[in-house]
Amino acid sequence: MRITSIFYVIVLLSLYSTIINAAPATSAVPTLEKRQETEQDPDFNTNIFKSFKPLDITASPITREYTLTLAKTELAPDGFSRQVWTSNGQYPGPMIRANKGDQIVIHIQNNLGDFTTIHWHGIFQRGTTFYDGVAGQTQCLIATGTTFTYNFTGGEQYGTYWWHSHFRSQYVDGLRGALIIHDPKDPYLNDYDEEFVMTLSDWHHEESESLVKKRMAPGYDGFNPIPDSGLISGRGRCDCSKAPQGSKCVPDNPLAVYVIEKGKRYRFRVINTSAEAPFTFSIDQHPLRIIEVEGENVKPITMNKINIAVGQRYSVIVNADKEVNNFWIRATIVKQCIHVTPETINVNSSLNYKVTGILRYNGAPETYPTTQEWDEKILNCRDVDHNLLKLNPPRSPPVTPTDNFTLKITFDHINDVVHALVNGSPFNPEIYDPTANKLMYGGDETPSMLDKDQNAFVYDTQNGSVEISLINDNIATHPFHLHGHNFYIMAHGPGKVPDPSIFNLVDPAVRDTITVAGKSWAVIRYNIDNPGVWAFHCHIEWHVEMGMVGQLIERFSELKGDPIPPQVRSICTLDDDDDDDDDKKDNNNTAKKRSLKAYKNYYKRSDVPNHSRHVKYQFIRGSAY
Ligand SMILES: *[C@@H]1O[C@H](CO)[C@@H](O)[C@H](O)[C@H]1NC(C)=O
Ligand SMILES: *[C@@H]1O[C@H](CO)[C@@H](O)[C@H](O)[C@H]1NC(C)=O
Ligand SMILES: *[C@@H]1O[C@H](CO)[C@@H](O)[C@H](O)[C@H]1NC(C)=O
Ligand SMILES: *[C@@H]1O[C@H](CO)[C@@H](O)[C@H](O)[C@H]1NC(C)=O
Ligand SMILES: *[C@@H]1O[C@H](CO)[C@@H](O)[C@H](O)[C@H]1NC(C)=O
Ligand SMILES: *[C@@H]1O[C@H](CO)[C@@H](O)[C@H](O)[C@H]1NC(C)=O
Ligand SMILES: *[C@@H]1O[C@H](CO)[C@@H](O)[C@H](O)[C@H]1NC(C)=O
Ligand SMILES: [Cu+2]
Repeated sequence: MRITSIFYVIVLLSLYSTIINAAPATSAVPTLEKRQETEQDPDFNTNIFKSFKPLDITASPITREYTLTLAKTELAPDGFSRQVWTSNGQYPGPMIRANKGDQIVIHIQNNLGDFTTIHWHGIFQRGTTFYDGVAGQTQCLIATGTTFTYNFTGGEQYGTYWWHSHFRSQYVDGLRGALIIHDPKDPYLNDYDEEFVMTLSDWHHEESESLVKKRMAPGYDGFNPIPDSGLISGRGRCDCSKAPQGSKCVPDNPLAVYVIEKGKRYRFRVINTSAEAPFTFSIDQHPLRIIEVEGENVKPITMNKINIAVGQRYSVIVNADKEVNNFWIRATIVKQCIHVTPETINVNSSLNYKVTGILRYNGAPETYPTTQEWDEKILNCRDVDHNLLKLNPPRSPPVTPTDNFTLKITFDHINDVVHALVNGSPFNPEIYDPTANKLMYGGDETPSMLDKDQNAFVYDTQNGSVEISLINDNIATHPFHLHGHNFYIMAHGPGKVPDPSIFNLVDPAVRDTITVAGKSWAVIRYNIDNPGVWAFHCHIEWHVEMGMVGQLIERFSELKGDPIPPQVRSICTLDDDDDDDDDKKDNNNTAKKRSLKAYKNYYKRSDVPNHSRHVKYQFIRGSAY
């Protein structure tokens, strides 16, 4: 299964025969440890409902190698059958796990019949910005029928992450899964016996591609598409009586069931992988002890209910100290946080906002719980109070930023299509010529040559720090996610003008995704310690498609000397001419070539005549990414 294509072998050979980076001086050369994707391998957990323990500790970091085979498969996560974009036949995709410091090698075998790229959400990609997986920013597209290898380390990072497609809206259709980095020195290791991963997501019966088209149709005046159901770890339930005629829908679909042993303590890593919906998460009668927020340990704080926005992750410890019974797990989609008008796509969705799963003590009957929800109200559409999330050990934010930017977020009509604007322009990804290729070794452009619609924010200060002010000048809530860093949340508040007098200069929360409420601002800071091209965007997929994306170009003078591995470059087509007849003559008939053809036909192409090195594509819609 693993080495099937000749292309892949060539890629590996060329990679091995090339000096990639000045690799960190490793005392012990990592051994290449292959993980078999079978149930027999205790470390490869393909069953999200199976508890696991931390990976064995190795004397020195090792290489963990995974293969994700992407293909469309008919599945019915909520009872309704549709083509789901699966990984190794599953949705959610398999869990990828490593220990702190390990090299993580992931072969993507793309059998989707479409292009793709995969992003490792929350991983800083120090020295490997070209493996960040962002179409149009850090790499070209992985053609169908080909394999592409990601190869990175989390370095000092540990905690709960996820991976997902970063090309168009593909992740909404299923290309998403968990990525866990265990810390052998986890200070909370003795506080839990076993672990679980749980993903929360909204789910649509219609393919996202078609939803995006409607969302960006000229004259469309509604809000984001309403989901058809909510899923806990890929399982939910829809109302089949409302399914369209002729569709395949089986009622009473099985819910997510987590089986626990009385007396044990479990670390649940909860990941919100929604396209839009925020959840309020709770387990009846079981308090949640938060110990980790997005790859940072925090001083434990116990809450009964927590809000989790798209892209956000929490590790909570749940103590199995109640009677042997069934308890509801609740991931309620908060109605108030989703804007709806009569025109909104799928306005008549039969969505059950009360998404549920079951926490079942081993030995309890296989029945539905009859437990009651925690009787308490929490503020909707807000993150867990940042003032309650204290780093452990504490760290102070940068005091005097050397660089600062303001990103103002608005919506506006362009040719009668609603776009999302960052300082006046919707992001327009240059899929064939990603920013990293332009700026890194071999590229011939400087950041100042990037077009306005690249939404580039450039800083080159060694040992400096950045302050970013996000001004959300519209009524919607936006969970903003930063690649390449996590950040200190200095403060947030209503209005358009940040108030430095309330900045937390002592012990602010640190995370990589922040919810910015409607008509309000937030200010974040981070250290300039990771040269690269880093996306900064709203994680509501519909808003991404509409252009709510920026790129942070960090320490570009150092990027210039950094080579991009040949494998990463090799997937960028050098086809600069516009002559399709020529292309026909030259048809090598490889899968790659074929799918490039499909790609060309798919998008409306218009060249920019005076751009020396590459072809620019005008997308039908705000598209791609
Ligand atoms: C991954 O990267 C490491 C460090 O650059 C390198 O030593 C190794 O050969 C690479 N492995 C693969 C499979 O590309
Ligand atoms: C997931 O994120 C969405 C979007 O921000 C949010 O509406 C939802 O409440 C989040 N889910 C949970 C469980 O917090
Ligand atoms: C939604 O339902 C309402 C009330 O039943 C109906 O008037 C409306 O036409 C429906 N909208 C769509 C888009 O089907
Ligand atoms: C932001 O940077 C500009 C220079 O680019 C500087 O004049 C200004 O004082 C800075 N503002 C803050 C709040 O640091
Ligand atoms: C940045 O910090 C490093 C390590 O402390 C130091 O070697 C280097 O000279 C500093 N560079 C600048 C421009 O201050
Ligand atoms: C196929 O592609 C290879 C490498 O790009 C090239 O050398 C060869 O001439 C091509 N063959 C045909 C028949 O076009
Ligand atoms: C490229 O074209 C634009 C508009 O067509 C023009 O303004 C610009 O001067 C041209 N640049 C070069 C280098 O020819
Ligand atoms: Cu948004």
